[in-house]
Amino acid sequence: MNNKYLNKWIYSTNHKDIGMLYFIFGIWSGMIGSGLSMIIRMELGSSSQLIGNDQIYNSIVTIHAFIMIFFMVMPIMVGGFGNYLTPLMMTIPDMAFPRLNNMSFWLLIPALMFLMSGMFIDQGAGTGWTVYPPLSSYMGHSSISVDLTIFSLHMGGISSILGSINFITTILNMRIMTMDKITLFIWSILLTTILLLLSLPVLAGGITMLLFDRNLNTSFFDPMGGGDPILYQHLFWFFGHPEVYILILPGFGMISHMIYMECGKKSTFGVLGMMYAMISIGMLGFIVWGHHMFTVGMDVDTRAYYTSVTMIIAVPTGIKIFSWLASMYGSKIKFNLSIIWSIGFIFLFSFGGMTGVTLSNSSIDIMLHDTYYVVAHFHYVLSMGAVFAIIGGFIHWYSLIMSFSLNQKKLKIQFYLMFIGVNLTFFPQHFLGLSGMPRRYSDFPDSYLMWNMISSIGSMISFISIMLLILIIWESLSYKSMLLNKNYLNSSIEWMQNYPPFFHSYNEIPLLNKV
Ligand code: HAS
Ligand code: CU
Repeated sequence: MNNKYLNKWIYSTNHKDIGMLYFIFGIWSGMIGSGLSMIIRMELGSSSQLIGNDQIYNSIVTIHAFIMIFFMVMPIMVGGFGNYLTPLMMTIPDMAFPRLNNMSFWLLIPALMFLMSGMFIDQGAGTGWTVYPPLSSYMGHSSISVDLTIFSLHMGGISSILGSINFITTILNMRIMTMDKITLFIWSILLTTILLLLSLPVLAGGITMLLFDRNLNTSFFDPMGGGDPILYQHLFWFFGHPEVYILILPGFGMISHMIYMECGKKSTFGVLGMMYAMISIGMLGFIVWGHHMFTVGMDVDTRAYYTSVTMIIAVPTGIKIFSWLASMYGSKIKFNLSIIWSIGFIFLFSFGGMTGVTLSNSSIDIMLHDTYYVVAHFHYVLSMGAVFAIIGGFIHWYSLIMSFSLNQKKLKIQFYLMFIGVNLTFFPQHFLGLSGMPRRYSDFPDSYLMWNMISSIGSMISFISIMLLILIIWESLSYKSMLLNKNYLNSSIEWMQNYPPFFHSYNEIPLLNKV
């Protein structure tokens, strides 16, 4: 290969090129993850069996979750948007450790390969993304699929920790303004990476202990040797709960920018309050993990504690929701794409948050735990929270990144298709959960058939919508003559460039004009 391309892509140290690599990687993984989700919905969409093997069904569910969380949402939000926008919004030339940045990205490729190869060995790892022992121990899964999955998580974890060190250093040390002047997106990335840095080592510890139990005869999680499987759950969820906020915080940051820019305001309503709200969500996120374990046999005081402290998170989250609404208040809203995705985000994320508050009641959760109600809850906050923020942000910043524009009319059709599709898919799952349908089974009694069929039809619609989005992106890249929309509000001087300027091509660092 031409050396120029090797330097630009393989050995890249430029934040924009690495951001672009993350975008491509995330979109690629997103297609794999969506493909897997369509297999799940095809299996559940009729009363007959499609795969005919529950272990393989569970392996598909597991790898769907892993790919969507670790290889789609996180790389796009932190790796893609974080890398691309952080140096621009801070008006600095690049990240603090450009070579470390390169390493963070390239560690993800073998991580994905390990995960995928685990799926093809002896019916795969059907453990769920939580990898609970004893199902994930040697007795439950004797092939190396689970070991490969664990190794993949180790590599992905190293990648995220290195990336986090890079972001935290960049934001704290390279800033030219005080922390209260730093944009909300940068705050969200800072908090996300702090959460990653503090929670990932705990996951790494837990899965390493599991690896030792499986291969080196230890018995951390085996009562026969004096261990306790509940210990694993504590280690996992001490990571797992902060992880769900890792998945949404950068989305919060993006939505804040999209709303104030499109509503013609100077900044988001209550910027300082937004910062404190994100800090509170980040801190509270570390002390609520027990709400995933209400059914393990907790005493009533512990249950009361986890219920109360989980509910408190609704307060800072509410501050964010109402501040976004206040940012829109009083402006003549143009219903362009950034705004419709943002409003869609606010509405559907709030709905998902409310089902979360419902689940936080321990006595209710004992009934609903491991049912489709939980599946509906987390898809509302993820597929309609995180993914709406990603697609909205992608459309919003597309012209800045690519210097081309997308067909706005087709994008509107795509939004409404997606909106109908995801709601049709996940709203009925609340009913299934409330009437007791459990997660992680490939078959169900016939009484659950109707809502499952409707859900599968909905998934088909969102799949078509995603295909349409890919086509729109392809169209924009093939008709290079499409010009930038001049009326677009913007926060970066780069909009006036012919092309994103080359690395270090300025004598003086350009200043932001609207932050
Ligand atoms: Fe969650 C399970 C509770 C937010 C993701 N969550 C999951 C799982 C995932 C996930 C992936 O307490 C499944 C994990 C697995 O595989 O087992 N979640 C909450 C609560 C919040 C919350 C209280 N979750 C998220 C976000 C996620 C996410 C964000 C990713 C992006 N979640 C739970 C619980 C479980 C759970 C239980 C375990 C269930 C089980 O049995 O397994 C909060 O952060 C949500 C706050 C947001 C709002 C909306 C805006 C706020 C406004 C203010 C007014 C609202 C009030 C509430 C006063 C609340 C507008 C009124 C309440 C009413 C019900 C009307
Ligand atoms: Cu949680």
